Amino acid sequence: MNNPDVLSVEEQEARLEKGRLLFAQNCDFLKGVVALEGLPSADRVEVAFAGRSNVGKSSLINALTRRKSLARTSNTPGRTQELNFFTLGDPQALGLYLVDLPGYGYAKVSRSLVEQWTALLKAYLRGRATLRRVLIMIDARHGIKQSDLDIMAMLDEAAVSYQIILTKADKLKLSEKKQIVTRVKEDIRKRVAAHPDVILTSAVKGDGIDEVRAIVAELAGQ
Ligand SMILES: Nc1nc2c(ncn2[C@@H]2O[C@H](COP(=O)(O)OP(=O)(O)OP(=O)(O)O)[C@@H](O)[C@H]2O)c(=O)[nH]1
Ligand SMILES: [Mg+2]
Repeated sequence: MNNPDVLSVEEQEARLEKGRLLFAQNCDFLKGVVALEGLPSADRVEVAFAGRSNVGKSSLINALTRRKSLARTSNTPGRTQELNFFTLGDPQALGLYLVDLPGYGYAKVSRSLVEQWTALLKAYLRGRATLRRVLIMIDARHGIKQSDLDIMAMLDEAAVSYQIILTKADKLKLSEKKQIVTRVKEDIRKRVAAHPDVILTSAVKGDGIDEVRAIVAELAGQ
């Protein structure tokens, strides 16, 4: 896996360009899944967006695809209530799936509904052969919470690769941005399935969006 820190300027530009080209292609909503039987056939690479409710998963998908409301967002934690599959890339080739997941941790919906999503989420994350990486989104103001650690422990155990994406960078001062990235890198250093790079993003200001596009393009190319 490429480490952006050790690439030449030209190499870094080339990978950002691949990301830009991938996300310049069509991205369409395919289906919302509420039970494992509803999953589309596992015939292409998948990248999933996981994280606590309200962290900004759906907003990041919209920012990546430059679409205002491809994925539904809201102020109310628990907006995304299904595993939402989006197709990305050349319709002639298979392309890949982006998967917007319901949030975990807390949500302004009933406990039984949350339990139902959590069970589905875990079964999906653990058992999906084509899931290339889970992007775990963490609010940059708050850092890693217990519910994030629970998901990471499960992914470590199931040997499913994941990478931390910090969100809402626009809410931080410059000094705080550096601190949180350093802290989170340290927090995940010993986790076996965690990718060591931590990406700071803002769906509002655009920070890190090119980098996440490049990461998805690399995963799609493997
Ligand atoms: N300032 C700021 N607000 C953001 C950013 N990303 C998302 N938000 C806001 O955070 C709230 C939640 O965003 P969503 O994208 O719906 O979050 P989600 O993780 O998909 O939430 P659930 O589907 O409920 O789990 C909305 O009010 C967004 O406008 C960001 O980068 N900066
Ligand atoms: Mg959502």
